[in-house]
Amino acid sequence: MKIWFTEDQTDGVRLGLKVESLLWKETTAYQELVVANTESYGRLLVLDGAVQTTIGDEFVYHEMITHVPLSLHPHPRKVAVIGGGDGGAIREILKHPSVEEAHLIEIDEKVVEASRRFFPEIAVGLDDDRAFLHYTDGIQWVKDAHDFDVIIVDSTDPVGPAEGLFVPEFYRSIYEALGEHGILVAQSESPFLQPHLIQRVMTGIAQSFPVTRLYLASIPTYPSGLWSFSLGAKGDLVSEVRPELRDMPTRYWTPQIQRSCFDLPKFVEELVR
Ligand code: AG3
Repeated sequence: MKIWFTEDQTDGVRLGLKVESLLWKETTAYQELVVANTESYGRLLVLDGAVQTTIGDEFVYHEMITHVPLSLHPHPRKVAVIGGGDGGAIREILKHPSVEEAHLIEIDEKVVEASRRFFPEIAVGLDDDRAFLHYTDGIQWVKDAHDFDVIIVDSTDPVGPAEGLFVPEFYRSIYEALGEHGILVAQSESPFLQPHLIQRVMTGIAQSFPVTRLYLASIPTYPSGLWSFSLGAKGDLVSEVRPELRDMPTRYWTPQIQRSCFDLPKFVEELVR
């Protein structure tokens, strides 16, 4: 018998992954959480029907949402991830020798629990001495935060619990929570399927941040496979990857990708112009 997981990515697009076994399913206080083992991408984490991460391609997303902004900052010491309860972004942030504190602000403790149990290779950084976990609403948390060097919004899609993470007021609070060379990065969905969302996020960030950039990465299990990240910075960005970062153990990010990910295809360039 064949069992398939299907995500309705939009009304007209679906992704199907053949499932070998269902490992976990629960309804948390915030969302429906499913863990399954798939034939082609290994273990899969799903929240409210949307793929969050798979063992097969998680490295792309987690490396690109972290190493790109951390390389653009002259000396990132204090970093925060809003959302990202699987811990993948924290794992990558801790590869940076300058980082002293990596804070995770996750509203749903059950995501962290499931990740520790079913995705130990992704959650591995959460027990590090430099990792600090806060189970609370990121929108409230950021209002009392100060002096962060990089803040990463590793959210679910802009529906349900994550809706408030895609609005200009939230980017303004992040601006206030950042120090002098502060950088914000937010995952901002697909240029093929959510072009207007990307425009909304970039315009929202530009209301607070003088410098904005969009960059792309290829993530096969996310809608359309081409994913965007929106960046806001308070000032000049570091142009050369610092020598101590050049040999970080990564599988997607390289110093060359650091540069080339900002080269946008024409239709995406036009979208954010
Ligand atoms: N957060 C972004 C997931 C968005 C995917 N959307 C979808 N499948 N419709 C991922 C969390 C990984 N740390």
